[in-house]
Parts: sequence; structure tokens; C-alpha cells
Amino acid sequence: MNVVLYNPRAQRAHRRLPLSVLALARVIPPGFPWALVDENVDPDSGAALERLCGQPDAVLFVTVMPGPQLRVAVPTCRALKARYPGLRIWWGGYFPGIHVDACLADPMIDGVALGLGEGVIPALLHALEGGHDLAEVPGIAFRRGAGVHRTASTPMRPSASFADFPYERLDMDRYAARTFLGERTFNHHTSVGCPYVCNFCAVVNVYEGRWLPDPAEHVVRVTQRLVREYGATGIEFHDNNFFAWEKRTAEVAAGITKLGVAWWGEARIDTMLGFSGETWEAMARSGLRMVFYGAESGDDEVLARMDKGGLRVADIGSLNRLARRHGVRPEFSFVLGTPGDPLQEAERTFSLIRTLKRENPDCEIILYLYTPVPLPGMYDTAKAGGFSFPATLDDWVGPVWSTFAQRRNPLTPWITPELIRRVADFETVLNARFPTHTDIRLGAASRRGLQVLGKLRWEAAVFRAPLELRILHRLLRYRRPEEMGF
Ligand code: B12
Repeated sequence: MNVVLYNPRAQRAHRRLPLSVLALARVIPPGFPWALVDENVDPDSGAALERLCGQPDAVLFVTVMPGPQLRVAVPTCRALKARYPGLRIWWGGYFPGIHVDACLADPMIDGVALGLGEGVIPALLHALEGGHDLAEVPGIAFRRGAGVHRTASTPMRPSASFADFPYERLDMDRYAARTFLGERTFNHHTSVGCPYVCNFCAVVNVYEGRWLPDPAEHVVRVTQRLVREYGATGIEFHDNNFFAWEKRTAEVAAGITKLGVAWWGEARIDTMLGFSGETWEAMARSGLRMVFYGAESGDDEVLARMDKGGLRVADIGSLNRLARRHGVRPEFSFVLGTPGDPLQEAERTFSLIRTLKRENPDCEIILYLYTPVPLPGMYDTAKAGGFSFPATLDDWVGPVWSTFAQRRNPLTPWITPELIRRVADFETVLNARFPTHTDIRLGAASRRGLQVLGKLRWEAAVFRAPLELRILHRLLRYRRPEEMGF
């Protein structure tokens, strides 16, 4: 049986190691030849897929995120299945794991993985090859009779308990990305899940508050390998929450200090406020440049509704000042447009952002709109107002829903055009007055031009219809930080 691993094209300019499929590759049992097609870096991926999927007894494993990747995966898989009807197609990842029925309503998909793939792949390959009953394979869903059959998952295991990612099978130079962290930035992932259950977050469904970290020495060893064997000068740790455990963070920081890499990761504000001064110093010394935080809102009531573990608006300000003192840039993400009074909440959040920028002009701001995920709470309010997810992949990839996944067009019943306009206007002025540091293509003169023009409106707090700034952004091909984000 020939295994084809496929990472569909995600977003322009995102060259990142395809960890989702590399994680699967490392558990493919001996005797099953495999090949990896990554449409993000391989200009001949179409031809490679044709060739590989046309092999006898081929199985195609596809990783799918919502949004652009889904839009590419659907037509590609359909065309392959039409050409090779015997090809088995299995999907996994965040989209199929949550929207199981929509995937299995499509006859081109043979089945989906419900969670982590490492526990699925060996059993699935043996069952497919031997023609055994799929009901014995853990953690999958497939069509049976008129319905969908789901099997129970095996317990989750930390990533470090499996073999290393098979970097030696990739052309690693293709993945050395130029970012604000350095000329050769690689990505790594050092923990499974997230220990928190914020009720708007898109990973809670999958992990339900579980977090399994790789030990610090494992993280240090892989980082060393990326530096020594592949010349990494920057590392993005893509964990949902890299910093959940202070001891591990301090040990990683100490272990990578001498490597001279710049690094980035995602954290909770309350956790980082609790870190000791020594840990902050160790992190800064080790090359930590920027940390992404879910700040979410400038309104205490909304923060309480989001189950942010008691986070208060005042804490966001404290963290901003603490991070500034240590020279580690904070990147605050806000999720506007939750139920209640979203216009008033947006105004409060804008006012907080102005304070954050006054106290630390170097902080980064990312604005999203709340996009429902099937969790109790705000999702129920959306449903009561008539919100529902599409039932077919055709609807998901249509014009209305494909922008939904990118958190710009939430389709929630309480969102008004007025709110969307105000957020867009504020963001335009903000991105002119403070162009993001993450857009490294923006030259010094362009940056200065944006700042000078943006300053007039920012100081006067006049945000309405900033047409001149929009035109300038377009001319300079400015990339908003959330376009570059995860
Ligand atoms: C890297 C990344 C990206 C990269 C993509 C890189 C690539 N694929 O080439 C970029 C920057 C392009 C990106 C973009 C977006 N992303 Co993204 N991204 C991530 C991130 C940070 C890491 C993914 C990763 O490598 N994980 C490590 C691997 C090992 O784990 P994994 O992906 O979960 O894979 C395991 C299982 O899911 C499963 N599995 C996965 N695929 C398959 C396939 C098969 C066949 C099987 C059996 C199993 C299986 O097994 C794997 C091993 O255990 C995650 C958050 C996270 N920490 O996971 C968000 C995340 C996946 N992204 C998300 C989103 C929403 C987006 C965007 C849509 C949002 C936006 N900002 O507009 C965009 C656009 C998507 C697009 N362009 O298609 C969400 C998905 C939420 C959801 N429930 O749908 C996440 C969870 C972030 C979040 N917290 O909200 N992203």
C-alpha cells in the first residue's frame, strides 16, 4: 500500500514545516512506502499528486484547516477521486475533526480522523491493507449504512514520546523562512493541547483542557538540531500555549541561550504575570523576541463571559508594562463582536488599545471578530439567533463561508455592518500609525510615510472613513498582522 501525505496550499507567503503531516509520517509502520506533497513549497505538487495517487493501492492522507486550505483541498481531492476511483482519501486536522458530518456527506472522502493522528495511522493502514473492520481502528469516523460511525480514541500521548519529525526527508532550505525573527526561521511544536477551556477558542473541542508538554530537554535537543543541522536563526513555537508551565519555560530558555536563536511563542497573560523576575530575565536573555497573548477584550464583563480564568482589563496593562521592562514585545490579540453590546465593547477595546500603545508603542495589536465554535455559551446564543454551520463542503467553500473561517465575516446574528465598518476603520488608522513589525518587506521610507499620515488621525482620534490610509496601504501592499498569523 502506497501512502501519500498531502498538505494543501494554505496562505501566500507561509513557508512553514508541515508538522501535521510530518507527525503522521513518523508513525507509518515499516513496509508502507510514503511520500509527502506540500503544495506550499512544491511548484510541481499537482503533477506529484497525480503520479503518486495513480499508484496501485494508494491512500491519500490530507490535513485540512478551515479557510483557504479547505478551498484548495476540496477540488483537488474531488479531481483525484474522479480520476482514480480506487484511491482511498482520509482527512484529518482541525476542520475534519470538528465538522465530521459535512466531510462525510461528501462521497469523495472515505473517512476522517477525529483527533491526533499518531494513534490512528498504524491501525488504519493495517486495517485498510488487510480489509479488516474499520470499527476496530481508534479515533476515526466513516460512513456505515445510512449513518456515520465514530470509534473511541486512544489516550493522547505527548509528541516527544514518538520519533522525531523526519526532517531528513524534506528539502529543509525550502522551509527556512525570512521573518522578523531572522533570515532562517523554522517552526516547531512542543506540546499537545491547551490546559484552558476559554469558551470561544477553536481548540477546546479537540483537547477539552488537556495539555501534554514535551520535556524541556527534548525541546532543547530539537532546537539544537534545527540550529546545527539546518542553520536556524529563528524559531516560532506554534504551540497553542508554549508557556503554560514556568519551570519548563525556564529550563528551555536556559538550554537554548547559547544557541543565539530569536524565538516566539503563545501565552496567557495571567500565567506570564505570575512568572518570576528571574524567569523573565532568562527568557529575554535566551532570545525571546515576541509573545502572542489572547487579550480578547477591553471590557471586563466580556472577559468574564469568555471564561478567561478571571482575567481583568487591568491585567493586560500590567503585562504590557512588564514585558516592556524586559524588552520582550507583546502581541495582543483581540476578539471583537461577541454577543451583548458589541459596539460599546469595541469602543472600550479601542480605548484600551490606545492606552497600550501610549504605554508601549512597540506592542503589536491583532483584531479578529468572534467566529462561533461549537462550545456551550456564546455559540448557544448564536444558534438561538439562527446561526448554523453549513452541512456540505460545497457550502463551506462557497463565497460566504470561506471568509468566515478567517474570522473576518462571522455571520453571527448580532453583528451589524456598522460594527464591521468601525473595526475596519480603527484598524486602518492603527496600522498606519503603528505599522506592524512582522511585515518585514515594508521599507523604512514606507513605514515612515504611513506613520506620518496615520499620526494625524490617531492623535485627533478621528477614525471614520480613512480612505487616504487605505489607498496608501494598498499601494504599499501592507500585510495586516492577522493575515500573517495562525
Ligand atoms: C501552523 C498553523 C497555520 C499555518 C499553516 C501551515 C501549514 N499547514 O502548512 C498558517 C499560518 C498558514 C495558518 C493559517 C490559518 N490558520 Co492555522 N494554525 C497553525 C498552528 C499554529 C499550528 C498547526 C500545527 O502545525 N500543529 C502541530 C501538529 C503536529 O498538530 P496538528 O496540526 O493538530 O495535527 C495533528 C492532528 O490534528 C492530526 N491530523 C492533522 N491532519 C491530519 C490528517 C490525517 C489524515 C490524520 C489521520 C490526522 C491528522 O494529527 C496530527 C498529529 O497529531 C495551529 C495551532 C496549533 N497549535 O495547532 C493553527 C490552527 C490550526 N489554525 C487555525 C486557523 C483558524 C487558521 C486560519 C483559518 C485563521 C486565520 N488566521 O485566518 C488561517 C488560514 C488557514 C489557511 N490558510 O488555510 C485554527 C483552527 C481552528 C479550528 N478549530 O478550525 C488553529 C487551531 C489556531 C487556533 N487556535 O485557532 N495556520
